[in-house]
Amino acid sequence: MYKKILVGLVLLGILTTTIAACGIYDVSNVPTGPTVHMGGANFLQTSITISKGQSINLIDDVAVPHTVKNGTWNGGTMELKAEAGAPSVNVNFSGNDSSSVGPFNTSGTFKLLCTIHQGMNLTVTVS
Ligand SMILES: [Cu+2]
Repeated sequence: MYKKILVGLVLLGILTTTIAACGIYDVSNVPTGPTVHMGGANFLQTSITISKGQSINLIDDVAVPHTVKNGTWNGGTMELKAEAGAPSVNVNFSGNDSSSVGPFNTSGTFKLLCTIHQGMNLTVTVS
């Protein structure tokens, strides 16, 4: 009789431990991190602040291609250049897709643009 209760308690302990371990595992698997969405001809936000070592997940929400590179649109003039410490960025989106840029391992301000759409700029601040 007592043996059965003891076995039951041990099994309950194992079950609790297993469920707790799975809970921790699931949390660590949830994708986290900075995200910037893109519309038809723009970044939906023009700037983002991230921590050193992070990458940015760029998400193309529409069926429009984008080509994202280091640089900035200065009015109608496309200026392609990578700041010191900037990760090299050259990513093609075909529409309704996403891609990660980075990691940004140096503190500072970094400019990204889309070569297809005039004025489509994103400023990345790494703190
Ligand atoms: Cu674009």
